[in-house]
Amino acid sequence: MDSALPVLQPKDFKSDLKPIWCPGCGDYGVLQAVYRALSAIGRPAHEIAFVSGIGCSSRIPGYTTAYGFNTVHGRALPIAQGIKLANPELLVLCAGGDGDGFSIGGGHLPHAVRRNLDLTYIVMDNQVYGLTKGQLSPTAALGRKTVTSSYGSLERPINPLLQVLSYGAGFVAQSTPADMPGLSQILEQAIAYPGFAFVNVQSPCVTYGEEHQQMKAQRATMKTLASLSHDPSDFLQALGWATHYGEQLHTGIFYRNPKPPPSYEQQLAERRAKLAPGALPRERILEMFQTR
Ligand SMILES: Cc1ncc(C[n+]2csc(CCOP(=O)(O)OP(=O)(O)O)c2C)c(N)n1
Ligand code: SF4
Repeated sequence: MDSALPVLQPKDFKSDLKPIWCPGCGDYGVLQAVYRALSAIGRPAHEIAFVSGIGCSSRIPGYTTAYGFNTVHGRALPIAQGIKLANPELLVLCAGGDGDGFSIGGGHLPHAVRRNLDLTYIVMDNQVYGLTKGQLSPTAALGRKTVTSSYGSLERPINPLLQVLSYGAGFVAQSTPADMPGLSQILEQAIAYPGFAFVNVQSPCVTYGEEHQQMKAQRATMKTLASLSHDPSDFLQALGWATHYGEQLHTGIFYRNPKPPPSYEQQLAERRAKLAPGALPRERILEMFQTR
């Protein structure tokens, strides 16, 4: 970073709005990690757009000083992509819950990944619909009892890590607020990655989550991928570790493409520059579609 620039502190990204999450909710930790990562990145708040869907976790943009857009359930990614396309200079963060991102918004995910705009997507995966009082989410385990599955879920959970890897994301990581230094560093690296970056955060719901999903249990069982000698540039190895989702909490970077391809917005800018000299004026294009 340029030493002439003022150094930003985590507190510079904290808004005046007081979070209303339940005491002990994992999302508090995610918010702190976002503050830390943004201060390390060093972009001022007015150069950042933070987009979310609807859910407890989707409240997060309002607690930061960045420009925030708490959008519609499941539609955070399309809106984040639109913002990035309209103003590629902005640092764009997108966040929400596992319900928001993998259930109602699940159809947008493959397309956002393959389109590859330079943005960071943070999912606070708590295996439940928190805001609407504890219904079954798509990452909930088989047999999980909730208000909508009193005798236990009969549906196998989806595996978001495997999904996003197979769609071709250049950066895929997982962390938890039970490891604050690790989570902050992962978010920082995801933001710094030049392309679509996905971070699945196992963020416990203290109100509707189960005992084994809480931070104390996570701390006792989690394993860093680094301690397992995982090479984040090895895609096949990343797929292998990702298959353990739901059985073993692995934290760290599963995959980081060592040769990031150009982002969508970069390619668009190049195409525009190439076509500009011979481009048709907009009025002429409209005329071509008018009936004679
Ligand atoms: C179109 C639409 N359908 C349903 C809802 C109701 N709704 C709001 S949040 C939510 C799920 C929240 O769960 P998740 O996205 O996992 O976030 P969490 O609250 O757990 O952080 C639902 C079903 C809605 N607001 N809009
Ligand atoms: S209901 Fe769960 S996810 Fe929502 S604020 Fe409370 S602890 Fe957090």
